[in-house]
Amino acid sequence: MKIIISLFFLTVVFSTTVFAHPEFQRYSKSVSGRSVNCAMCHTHSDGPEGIKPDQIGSLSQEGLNALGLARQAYKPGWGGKSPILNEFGNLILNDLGKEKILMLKQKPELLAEALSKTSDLDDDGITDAQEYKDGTHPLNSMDGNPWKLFKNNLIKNRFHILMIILATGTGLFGLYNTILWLSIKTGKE
Ligand SMILES: [Ca+2]
Repeated sequence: MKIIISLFFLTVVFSTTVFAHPEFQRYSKSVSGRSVNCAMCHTHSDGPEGIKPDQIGSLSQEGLNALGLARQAYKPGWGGKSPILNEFGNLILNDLGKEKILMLKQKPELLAEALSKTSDLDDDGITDAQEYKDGTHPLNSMDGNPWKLFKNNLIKNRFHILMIILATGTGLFGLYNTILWLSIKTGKE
């Protein structure tokens, strides 16, 4: 029975491209001018179809079952986890539902608007929606628009930076006074 179920899933997998949505990847790539691959939303950078690790052909029975459930998540709030999607892909599926995702395939430029305005999965200060438009990875805090990352890191570390400036200023002031005292003392002698 397990073999029949597996064959059924594999037949579905290789006879359709319903699991991949290259429209979003192409849009992100074109609007950002950056090299964007399927790893933005999927567990494998080549996309879900195939037999490599983390692709559909290599899923266990448990993974295939989870994939079957994910395919039926037409409405938002499914609450599950698709084995072929990364955290960002699963967030999109859970927030929007498959029905809306399929609609947005026709207008991938509207995906960013449909996503959460505050979600920032890698906590780099750039929202997931903005990273989709910037063509940077929403799960990699080292990957982001350099100016935005610099600005956000500056704001995030402002207390430490202020302390370093104060410590440096105090040290220089102390050094200046020491040199001044020594020069006065030397002059007197
Ligand atoms: Ca981010």
